[in-house]
Amino acid sequence: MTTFSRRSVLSAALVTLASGAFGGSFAQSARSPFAQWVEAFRYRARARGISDATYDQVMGSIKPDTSVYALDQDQPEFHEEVWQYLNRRVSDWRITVGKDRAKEAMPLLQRVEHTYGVDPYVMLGLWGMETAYGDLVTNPKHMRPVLPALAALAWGEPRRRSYWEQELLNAMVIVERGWADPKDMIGSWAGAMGHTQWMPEVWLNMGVDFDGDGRISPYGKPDDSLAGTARYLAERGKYRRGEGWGYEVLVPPGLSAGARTMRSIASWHSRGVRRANGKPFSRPSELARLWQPAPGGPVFLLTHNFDAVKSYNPANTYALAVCHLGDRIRGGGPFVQEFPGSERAPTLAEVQEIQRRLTALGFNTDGTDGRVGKDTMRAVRDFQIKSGMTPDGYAGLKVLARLRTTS
Ligand SMILES: [Ca+2]
Repeated sequence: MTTFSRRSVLSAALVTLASGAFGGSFAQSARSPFAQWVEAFRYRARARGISDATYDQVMGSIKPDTSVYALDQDQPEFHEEVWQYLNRRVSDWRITVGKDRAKEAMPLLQRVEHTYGVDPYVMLGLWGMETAYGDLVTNPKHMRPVLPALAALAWGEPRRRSYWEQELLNAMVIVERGWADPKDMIGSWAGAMGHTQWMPEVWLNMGVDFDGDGRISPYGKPDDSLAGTARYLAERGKYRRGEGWGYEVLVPPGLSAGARTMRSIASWHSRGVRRANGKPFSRPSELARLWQPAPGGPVFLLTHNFDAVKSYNPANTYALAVCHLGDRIRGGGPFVQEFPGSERAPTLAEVQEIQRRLTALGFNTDGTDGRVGKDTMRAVRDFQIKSGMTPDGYAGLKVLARLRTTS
């Protein structure tokens, strides 16, 4: 796990599945029936210190969840522009609900910050991105029993087999320690669990019993999850207490810099870089790099803590969404510069109107709660195809305008 960040492994596994490499492994698994593999794997579990009683409890009557092989939920079913990705993640719903959660959870988040140094609003952004503030933790539409999924992956997914085996063993150690019952371990198809989507390895090694109930759990109260994830950012991402993640900036014409060019904020300032909101930079000696997510769009100076957030999921856009969502919950505004061709994010009421109108036209959005998931995106895409628009599945203002003139 030291060489992989938490999600890079998952995306690599997805690529394996998506590229059809699984065809070969199925034949390979077929030569070793699941029951036989379960018996052989017992020795690996023993070597890891897992008792036969725990092994039997977990693996005794387990049925491998082979549907994970075909699962495509994280594959790019829809190509999203950066502005669409950000509008969908840093949505009106997530900002509004995030402000409510901020009120409830602030005493907890301040204790987490006191212990691990991570800004409460960064934690809110991350919590909102991972599970909509805990809303999806046990939602059967998004989450499934983790052990049958990991067993299937350890048994039958060849390219990352040792990774999945390790995570299955880690999950058994969690059971052995009495932190969770196998049936309560619900998560993503790849085994990420709880409020901030811990893989078993993260639960085991970064988890914290922050509510002091005697066991570490990413379920129920968010205390353990938020503290453990803050610990992850601090220990693995080297998050620095009291520092920000970066700034949206305006860059003078002609200034260009490679993505890896690190300079002090003072040095960028002397080259004419200014904060987009006109305020002065804090901490002039801090090192930063320049990043423009899309040509012609906003430019950012990213400091160390941006990469600390990115250690949790190695995508610049993910880290930007986490940090920006946190800033929006804190009361900040949208970015000053616009992405070329972008629309402003729809309001909660506008998303609900899109969903209501689609539903009335027979495109199933599975509810009109103002939150955009795969069902709404598919409904939008189907509507776009039917009305001759570019079928990007993006529930935005253009689609709403078209819907309003369609009956
Ligand atoms: Ca606990």
